Amino acid sequence: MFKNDFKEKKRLLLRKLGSIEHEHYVNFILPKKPENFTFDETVAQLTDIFALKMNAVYFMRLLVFTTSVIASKIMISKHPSLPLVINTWPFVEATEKAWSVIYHDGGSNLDAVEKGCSVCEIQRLCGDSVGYGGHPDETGKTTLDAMIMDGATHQVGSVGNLKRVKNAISVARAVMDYTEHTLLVGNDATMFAIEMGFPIYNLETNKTIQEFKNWLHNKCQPNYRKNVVPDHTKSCGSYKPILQQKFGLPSFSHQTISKDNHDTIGMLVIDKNGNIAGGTTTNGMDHKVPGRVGDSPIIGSGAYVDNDIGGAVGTGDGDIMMRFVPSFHAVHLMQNGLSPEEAASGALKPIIKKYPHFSGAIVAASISGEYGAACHNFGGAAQYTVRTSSMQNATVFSIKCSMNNK
Ligand code: SD4
Repeated sequence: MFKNDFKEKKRLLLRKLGSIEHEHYVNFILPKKPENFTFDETVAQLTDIFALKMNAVYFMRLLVFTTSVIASKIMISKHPSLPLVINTWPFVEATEKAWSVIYHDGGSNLDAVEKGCSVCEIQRLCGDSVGYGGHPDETGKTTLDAMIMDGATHQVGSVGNLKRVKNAISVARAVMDYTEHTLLVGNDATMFAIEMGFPIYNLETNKTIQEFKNWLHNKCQPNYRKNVVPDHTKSCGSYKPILQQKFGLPSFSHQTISKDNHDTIGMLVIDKNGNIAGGTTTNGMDHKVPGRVGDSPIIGSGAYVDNDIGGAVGTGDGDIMMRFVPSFHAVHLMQNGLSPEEAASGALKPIIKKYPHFSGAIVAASISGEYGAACHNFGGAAQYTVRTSSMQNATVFSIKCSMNNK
């Protein structure tokens, strides 16, 4: 914990110090005593001198000095902003639940992720994209994807295309806790859930059934088929492949993420000792092809955490995003010294290059509690929610998304 915090702060300073080479500023800063500085002030002052120059001897002295400032700061407060709960979208109830588990109830970071995400699944407080009663597939059934990951042990439990069980993230936790496997899918995942004592329900509500009827009435539009007969843009199936067709470049134009279609929860929780856990839960895409599993239960795509670095979670067009394992990518970029916001943005770049029309966001946090996010499309904006020990309540942050037409 101490080591991680120290390493992270040192990394931050080194990043900011990168091009400092100026004697004048060093002379200005050195006479002051370490105890007169706070970490933030030091960083702010160092940031001001990016453009200045100094020789190598002074650079080393400055490094020793700033290191002592960090050390004195750490002795006062090891993790000033931990614990941390951060999740996609303005799902304040989920954030608060996770916070109360980790901060008030003495639960673990995994308990906090599980119980926080369960608020969306069971109480249905996070819109139609999470849990039962939303987004029927082509046959009118709602199915669930979820995962949970432990940054200390690298253990993961995951379920895809889970049917007739509401508690998807808890079943994912059971996969982690009671099997040597990582991912279970479909009816067999349901059988496992029953064996573990989870109750069985219909996941469809009157609203789901009505939505499905409307879709059928609208000739099954929109849908996720391509290169089939009859023409999927005009008719329902069953479909057959078009043979001997020369397929062009990858496309993603049929059905894009809309306001009602984009609210998967991805959550990261870091406890006060610097242990991170992450999780996701979703019912995936509206009118998906039966059997479809999205990015949310796929390790490195929907979420990825590592106690030595931090974590990231994703939301958006999962069929596209999972091809780039963006959560893993963001964590890897943080390991290389990027801030969480820079890492989130960096992980979206290769996706944007190949699929400029996709919508997606990555939310990331370093192990010391620095956090940030980046998004693409989503109509220009996305939100994420945070709670730390320095906040009175969960706080929603809005971010501007890059757009394919700008
Ligand atoms: C999926 N990524 O199943 C999910 C959907 C989503 O915000 O995130 N919506 O593709």
